[in-house]
Amino acid sequence: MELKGKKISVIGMGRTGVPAANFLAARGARVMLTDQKGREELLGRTATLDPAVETAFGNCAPSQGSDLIVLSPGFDINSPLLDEARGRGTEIVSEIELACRFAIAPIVAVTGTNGKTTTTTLIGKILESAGKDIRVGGNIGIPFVSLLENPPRDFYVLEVSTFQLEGIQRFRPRIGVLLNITPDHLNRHKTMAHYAALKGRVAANQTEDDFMVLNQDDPLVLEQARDMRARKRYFSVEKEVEAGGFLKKGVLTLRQDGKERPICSAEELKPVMRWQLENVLAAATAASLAGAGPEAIAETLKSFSGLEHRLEWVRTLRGVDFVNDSKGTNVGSVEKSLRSFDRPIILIAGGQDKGSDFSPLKNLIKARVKRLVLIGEARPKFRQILNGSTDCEEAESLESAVRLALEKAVPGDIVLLSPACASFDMFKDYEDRGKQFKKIVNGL
Ligand code: UMA
Repeated sequence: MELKGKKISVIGMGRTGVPAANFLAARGARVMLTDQKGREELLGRTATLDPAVETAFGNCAPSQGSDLIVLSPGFDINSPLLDEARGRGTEIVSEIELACRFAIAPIVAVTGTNGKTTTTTLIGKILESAGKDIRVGGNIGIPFVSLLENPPRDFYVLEVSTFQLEGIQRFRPRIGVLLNITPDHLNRHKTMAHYAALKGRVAANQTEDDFMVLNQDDPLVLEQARDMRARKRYFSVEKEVEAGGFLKKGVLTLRQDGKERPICSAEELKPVMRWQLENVLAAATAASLAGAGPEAIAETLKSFSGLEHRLEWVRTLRGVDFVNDSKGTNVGSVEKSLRSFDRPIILIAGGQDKGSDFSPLKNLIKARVKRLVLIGEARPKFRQILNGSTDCEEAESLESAVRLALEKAVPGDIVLLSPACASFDMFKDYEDRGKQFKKIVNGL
């Protein structure tokens, strides 16, 4: 792809936009980087910009007459701000699409509503322990474009979101992983059918030379899989699969070309990973397709103790376990978390609503949650859906929610922060929410 002399607009001055603009400018493009925020707010970000990049603040519309527009994930590809450019036939792509055109190593791409970061991290760790030269990035926090300067010999391992898949044209993973599909980001994608189809786009450009690793237990994943051209491998926590990863009498097992290889027993995993067997099986299957042997897979799985803010054990106080699942920002994720424990749960939930339908949580909360403490803007909506079916309190701050939860808890209970909502009404982001939770709990 020739960039020299091209007029390119990059929208969004965040973690993605700044390195994308620098990448393009370094290759001779005339780059305009725009953001809806004001100059003052973005001072820290612009400090690392190539001086050749022009900037515009307070309005993120692309500059007129652009040859190419590159979008940050947070910018909606259906925005009317792109209508004029679209009308002129200007190419509009996401950053992962731009980056894939310059990538020389094959890609492992992980998507799905929940578990992407854990699975991506695990695949990376397994491949490293198998001696592969890899780079890990994408939605996990390091944009793909930033990984291009120092390419890996073997694989890019990327977490990809629907926000990024919206703007792909040729992005083609050698190995794709689709973990699960449950409602999320519907305020942007509008319908579940559209959201599911965007997840399926991870495989849109694959051929029979590529692989897709698919969740055999998720009907929406299987529906997307129907038209995929890649060779299909499956994982399941419920039953054996023809080719892929599953549990056989409690042992994680991989089956490929009719041969079975036991990896390790589920009991040998750290407790937090025993709660996330889907991710473990998906990672083992994908890593094995990428060339990792059973020893490297077993060794990594047994030592991996999970990620911060995902079912993260914080402390036991007076026999009560406190668990930080601040990354539980959607209904499907909280469903999974609630099913992970067979002990009474005091759930702290709520925050900023993302247009979610909380009703699938009603019966599960009734069955597994002994007390619910609600925080944030979504409180009235949550309360209305539960309709008196569960004992429920409201708290004005996370600190009072934690104190209330402790008051109600008896030894053996779990106090779980798993909000089913975004965090922006009360916190900087979900990480800030999780860190504050841990600070409060550790200060009790
Ligand atoms: N902006 C505009 N106009 C808009 C929207 C945003 O000007 O309409 C500007 C904002 O003012 C801001 C900048 O764009 O200055 C931010 O861009 P961004 O929201 O795309 O965020 P980045 O910092 O570039 O981070 C993005 C991902 N963010 C989102 O998808 C919202 C990060 O995923 C990702 O780690 C990073 O790229 C590197 O690839 C975060 C996320 O929340 C973790 N992802 C969602 C999720 O996991 O559920 C999809």
